Formats: sequence, C-alpha cells, structure tokens
Amino acid sequence: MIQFVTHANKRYDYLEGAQLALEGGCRWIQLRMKGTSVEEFVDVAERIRILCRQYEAVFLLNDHVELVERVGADGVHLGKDDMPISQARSLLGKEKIIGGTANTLEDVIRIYSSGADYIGCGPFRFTTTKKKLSPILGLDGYKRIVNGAKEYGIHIPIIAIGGIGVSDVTDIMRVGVNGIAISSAILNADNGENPVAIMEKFINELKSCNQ
Ligand code: TZP
Ligand code: MG
Repeated sequence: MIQFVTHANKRYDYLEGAQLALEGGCRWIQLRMKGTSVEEFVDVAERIRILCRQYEAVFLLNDHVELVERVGADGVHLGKDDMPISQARSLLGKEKIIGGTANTLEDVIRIYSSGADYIGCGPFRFTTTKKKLSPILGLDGYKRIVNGAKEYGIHIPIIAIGGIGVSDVTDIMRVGVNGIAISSAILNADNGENPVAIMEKFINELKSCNQ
C-alpha cells in the first residue's frame, strides 16, 4: 500500500499534486495542508474528494476531524498533538478510517490501543516536508518497532514515512512494514522527472516486493 501525502511547491499546488499521484496509480491520498484557513482547506478538500471518487481512491484529511463529514472524506490522520484517536473514533464512528503518527514502539502500542486503523511510522530519514521532525528511524529503527509490534500482537498496517525515495522501497519493505507514505519524492524531483512516472515507479517497486 502506498499513500500520497499532499504538499505544494513552486510547480504544483495541492490539487495538482493529488491529481498527479492518482494519475500515477496511487489510490490513497492524505490532504495535508498546514497553516491554511478552514475555508481554503474545505475548498481544496472538496475538489480532491471529487477526484478521489473518480479514481476510487481513499481520501483522508490530516488533522481536521471536524471536517471529515463536511467534505465527505473517508477518514483522518492524527499526530500526537492532535485530537486523541479514541475521541476521534467516538466522533467519527467505526466506518471512518483513522491513522496515527508514531516514532517509537510506545507510540505504536498507544495508537493501536486507541482504536486506529493504521500507523504512519517515521521519519525514515531527514525531510524538509515536516517541521519539528521526530528522531530519524532508519532501517534499524523500523526493525525494532516492527518486531516489537509483532510481539505485542499488533496487526494493523504500519506504514513508513519520511524522506523515502524509489530506491529505498525494497529495503524498507524488507524490514516488515506494510507500506509507505510519500510526498516530496513525487513533486520535488530536481531532474524535472514527471510526477506521474515517479509514482508509477514506486508502485512497480512495491509490486515487486510483494511477489
Ligand atoms: N511525517 C513524517 S515525514 C512527513 C510526514 C507527514 C512528510 C512526508 O515526507 P517526504 O519526505 O516528503 O516524503
Ligand atoms: Mg497533525
């Protein structure tokens, strides 16, 4: 499984980024749009929801539990400083998807016990996409966390995130995570490579790992 986390740069806005990821075959979009007004967030979210429905993709919002119903999203992704997952679950019900951000095995256990559907675990390596980045995990960090989670009987997907490029996919999947989340690798290619083609490469890499 592969999730595209939106961001915007000089070349692409949030909507364009989501569109390109979908064109490249991604079927799981998280609208992450920090520091914007609610009006702007809702406007972009409604456009991306329409796109996601066309492509039959899952559509999650970052942070904004209160907007999930309003914009017709499938769920929400929450960090440590956001609404507690158990509270989001009681507000949204069990049909909506809730993801949580982890950096340690303790986080993973807490998020799992709070009733999340999946865990975004990172960062794999340094990235400028996220401010206040948690300590970098690297492959060893994931090994520890994935093995600990198994021992604990955690069965929800653990998704690696942060600074992941196409050439990292095989190594990361080998440590036992269930998927990856990517953002800058798609839109920030400095060789001018087409984002659609990059997403296709990620998906092909993942396919070859699952065989
Ligand atoms: N959490 C850790 S890194 C990140 C989030 C939301 C952003 C995605 O990272 P990248 O390097 O742009 O793929
Ligand atoms: Mg958050």
